[in-house]
Amino acid sequence: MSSTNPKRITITAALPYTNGPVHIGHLAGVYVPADIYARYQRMVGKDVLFVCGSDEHGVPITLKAKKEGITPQQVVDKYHEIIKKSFSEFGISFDNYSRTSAKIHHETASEFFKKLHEDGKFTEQITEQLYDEEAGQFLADRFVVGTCPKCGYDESYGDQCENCGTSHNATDLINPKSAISGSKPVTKKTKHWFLPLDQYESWLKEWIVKGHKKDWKTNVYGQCKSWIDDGLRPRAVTRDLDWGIPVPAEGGEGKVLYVWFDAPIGYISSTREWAEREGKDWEPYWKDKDTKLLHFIGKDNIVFHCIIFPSMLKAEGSYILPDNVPANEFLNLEGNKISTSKNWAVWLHEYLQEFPGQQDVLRYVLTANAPESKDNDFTWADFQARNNNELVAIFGNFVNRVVVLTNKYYDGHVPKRGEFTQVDIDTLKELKAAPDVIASSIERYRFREAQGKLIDVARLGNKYLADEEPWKTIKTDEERTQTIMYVALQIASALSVLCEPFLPHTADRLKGILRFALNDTSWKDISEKEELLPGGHQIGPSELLFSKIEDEQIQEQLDKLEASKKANEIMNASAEPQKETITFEDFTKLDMRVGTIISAEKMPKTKKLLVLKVDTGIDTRTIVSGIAESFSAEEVVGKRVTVLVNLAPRPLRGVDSEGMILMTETPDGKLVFVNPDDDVPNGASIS
Ligand code: B3M
Ligand code: ZN
Repeated sequence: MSSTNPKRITITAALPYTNGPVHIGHLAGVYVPADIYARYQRMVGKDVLFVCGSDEHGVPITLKAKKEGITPQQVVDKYHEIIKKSFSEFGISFDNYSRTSAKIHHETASEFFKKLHEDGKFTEQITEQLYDEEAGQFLADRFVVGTCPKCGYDESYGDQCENCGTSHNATDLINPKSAISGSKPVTKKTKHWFLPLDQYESWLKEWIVKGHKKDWKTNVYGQCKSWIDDGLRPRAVTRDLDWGIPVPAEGGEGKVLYVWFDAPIGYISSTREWAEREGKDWEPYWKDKDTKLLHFIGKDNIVFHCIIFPSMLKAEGSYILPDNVPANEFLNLEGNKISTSKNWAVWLHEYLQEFPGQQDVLRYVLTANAPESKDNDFTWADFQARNNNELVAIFGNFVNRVVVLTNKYYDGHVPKRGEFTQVDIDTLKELKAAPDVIASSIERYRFREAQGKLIDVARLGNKYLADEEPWKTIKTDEERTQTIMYVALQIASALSVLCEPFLPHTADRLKGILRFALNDTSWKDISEKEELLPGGHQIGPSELLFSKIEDEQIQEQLDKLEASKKANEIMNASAEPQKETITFEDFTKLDMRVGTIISAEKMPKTKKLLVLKVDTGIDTRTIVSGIAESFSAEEVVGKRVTVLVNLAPRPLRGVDSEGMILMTETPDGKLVFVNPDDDVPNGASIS
């Protein structure tokens, strides 16, 4: 384990489940920080391998397939493509993006299982498992929900509680219920292979609690310690399911590997796939002691990456263990938990379409607001403000001024500098210190702090220009102006390098504008090189790096969320209980007809009442209706309606109302007409 100066770094990012596309919560929690880290380490010359892939097994996929009436393979094919494409457009710089349905993964995971099996690392047990008699299948993992035995949350899954993060066995749930049929499961005997985590408890204690893991984030370390202190129990690594990797052992027919057994091995398979393609050896990236292994994940995955997978690696014997597991907390959206099923999310593939060319704005906002030590909230107002006030007003503005003035004063040539003043010397000194300042935050997984220091460099540039005022000195002091612009150009070019881990698309564009050859300058050169852009160097014309985001664009996004909320309310609205039973005779007493509203006016001095004239097909009559809070008089004229015509007339504010218009209500309380198909004539009776 070499955390200080390893020979190579293997970075893994949690494999997204392919039961839906990727959203901003995934990005902020896992992929953006992992990408910043990987890009930075490459820029300082480290041998980096950054792997990921689609997690295509497990119950969430099967559930999605059942819901959509398609096969699990169709589900994973669809989302794998969407996810892979959106990651690449977004600029997540994986060296390899694989998938767990790939042949190489099936082989790798099977071999891993077989090795542990042959070495006697599993225990085999016939146990009682939950079984859904209606659906005729065992209920593993997310096929069952019930009350968490640890925290009492009543929607815990069979394998894990999303509320307290504990991982448990499905049979531990209190009041379990099948997620397939809703029925109460019975138990049925079946054989499974278990990883006896209890046997790894003291080793884990040594490694995490007593070991050097105190430099792990407090949330990660704290969770691990509490699980270990609670005592660990054997965990089944196989399941009675038909979607997954078949159990490669005698008696394994009809059973598959538990998704959380095969998924982390997916990191290894992805490495092997990469190595085969690149003609490299995969093993040092997983087995050499001089490799630093890092898992970037969200907090709900901590137990699997800090307890279970390390125990698997330890049991296998030839692997290294993670040096760190920098897990993030959750990102909420506009005050509510992000939810795939409720469509309460900002989906990456949609963002890329709706904000073309603005990948870096989202990257920036997600890092500025990253849930590093506590849950955080993404709001569209904050997105707009950070773009307009920080990217446009600070970063973009500085670069633009430098490029515009260089073109204006010197036809785009970097001027030769004269004597430096103390301000120049101090400014350049601060600039040269920036790479180390930013690096120190990145090395400690504090990405929002690191990005803040990057923006400080742009601030430094803005302040320098504002104080030195080249637009004034140009009239009085040619040489001084040249020196100012020379210094400002050094800052702009340093920015193009320093922003790359955070804003890779911007880095490319800025290097293009400055005609700064790509990869010409590494991270360290900013501190070490005398100058980045020499006098005489020709830069290109100015081009805006960022543009203002207008209120309308933000409103569109808010409207979209509002529509999801409405759709959910409609889906989840609970119906009123049924009224007392009536006889058929009772029903036939009601005379309901199709009609048309032919005129309407507001009843004076009331809020709710409209006086309507309705053509009922029998006659034209007056009906007073309490709908004025939902409709204006003008908009109801011409509406087709259903009328209860034989309701005894009753006076309302002095007007006789001769019937009733049938209405219903949306979940947010708006009244709507129960209106018949247009083809039906007035007077048609309803029965
Ligand atoms: N697919 C869980 C998740 O997306 C899971 C991560 C696997 S990492 C090996 O939250
Ligand atoms: Zn719980």
